[in-house]
Amino acid sequence: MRIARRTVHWLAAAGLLLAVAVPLTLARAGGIEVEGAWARAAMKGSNGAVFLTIRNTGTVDDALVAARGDVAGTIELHTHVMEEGVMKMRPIERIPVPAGATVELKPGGYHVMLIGLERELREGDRVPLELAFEKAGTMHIEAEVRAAGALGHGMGDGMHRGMSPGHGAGRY
Ligand SMILES: [Cu+2]
Repeated sequence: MRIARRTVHWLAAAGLLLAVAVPLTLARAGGIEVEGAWARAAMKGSNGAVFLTIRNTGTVDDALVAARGDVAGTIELHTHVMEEGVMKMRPIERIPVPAGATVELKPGGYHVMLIGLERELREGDRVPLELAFEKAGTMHIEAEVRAAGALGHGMGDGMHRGMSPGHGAGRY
């Protein structure tokens, strides 16, 4: 595990001060960093979605291959595809995170789909999730719940272009 050892060295060199300064929302395993995880507020029994940013600071290509948690009956990795002019969600096996790349899970794109919420997600709540990466292994994160209409920092980047209002399929 060359990456893990390098990370340990780096942490030792950086000292404890830095560990304290790392925001709560940042999680790290191997060369993979996850930050800014958030979930949209939703009712118990309905579906939800989690968005986050994955950064691969290592030299090995990796991929997010699963998300687990007890917040929902089923948790899947989803993407959006355009079909006959309508955005639709599709489950996918993996979300590639190439070496050096930053991959954003955001509304209108990749997301972690929470199907059948076991509890209501209220603004300010924290949703614990376990993310499984092909190479970096598993990582525990907490997604912060935001208001139902939140679009995150992807807002205004044209992600809604081509989405068909009224169909509602592209909601997540
Ligand atoms: Cu979805």
